[in-house]
Amino acid sequence: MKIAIVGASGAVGREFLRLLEHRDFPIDELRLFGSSRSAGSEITFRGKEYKIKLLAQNDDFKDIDIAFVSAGGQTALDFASTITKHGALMIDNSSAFRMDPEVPLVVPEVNGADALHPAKRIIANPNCSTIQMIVALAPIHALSPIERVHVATYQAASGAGHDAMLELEGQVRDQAMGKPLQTKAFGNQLLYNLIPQIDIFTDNDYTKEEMKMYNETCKILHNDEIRVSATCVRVPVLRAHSEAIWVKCAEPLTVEAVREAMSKQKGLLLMDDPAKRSYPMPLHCSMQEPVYVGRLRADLAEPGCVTFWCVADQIMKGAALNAIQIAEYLIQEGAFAK
Ligand code: 11C
Repeated sequence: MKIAIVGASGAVGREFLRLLEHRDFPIDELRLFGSSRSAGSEITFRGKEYKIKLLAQNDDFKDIDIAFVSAGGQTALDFASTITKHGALMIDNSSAFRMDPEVPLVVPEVNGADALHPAKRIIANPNCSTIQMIVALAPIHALSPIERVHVATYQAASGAGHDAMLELEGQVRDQAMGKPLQTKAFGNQLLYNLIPQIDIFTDNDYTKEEMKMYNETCKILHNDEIRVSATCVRVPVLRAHSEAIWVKCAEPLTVEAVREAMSKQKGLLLMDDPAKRSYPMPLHCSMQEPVYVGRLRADLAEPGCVTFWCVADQIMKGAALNAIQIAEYLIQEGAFAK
């Protein structure tokens, strides 16, 4: 496969390279692209040095099979036609194309088949907090159609990129040394704090991040009747997002049936033995592939509903890993057979 990575020096770009190497992804040729800030710098991949090229409106994507793109929504919009015009498949990590009816929005364990015929040669990777919730909701939706979801997220600094992770680490150091803390990435101090805003506010007083969880869930599960009420919160954790999720389905749920269905869900690992303090925590789920679920229990306030805790590495399953799994699914389905 001839692979391009756009945004190669960012948190997700670096993760693409680490995972492609680790998973032994079939690569004959690799081209790396970035902004003027990173262009010219070198990255080692499988023992070879690669120079990051400046992303430009030219024919650099000729012969590329798959372009993994993580460069923000505006860059995705500005360069989609440059990337796809010679037939490359663009797997985009931004929100730019997610709600486009002609662009599949894919979590491969759940709706992989949607990726098979991308009309515009673009496939969208969902928002990180949506991806992990969908892996946990899909087995429940298969038991009985989901009607309502309430979710509170506890999102790591990594969701805001590499510089935001550095800022949190810097806040730890500066606090210890009694220095003033930098607060560029989140507009507020994150260390020793929680920030109940991710992305900007929309007209209905929910944030864009919260509305992504609503709209993307409906699109991926092919059901516009699902109602999702989210409160998204930034927490001083480095790279795994956590979520407290409450679910109501058309038919009453039992914990036993949900546990059984979740235990068969690909990509999901139950870690649920609270008596032994065994439940997923972001510290332990960082750098791990699965979506972890624990604290599964019957809801006390509304009989027939369940509630649980869900954790996944935001840069892996929430971004780079999901995109690579989409590519692996398509390769397995023969989408690139020559
Ligand atoms: C965060 N979920 O944690 C956001 C980052 O739509 O891809 C991902 C934004 C997106 O800050």
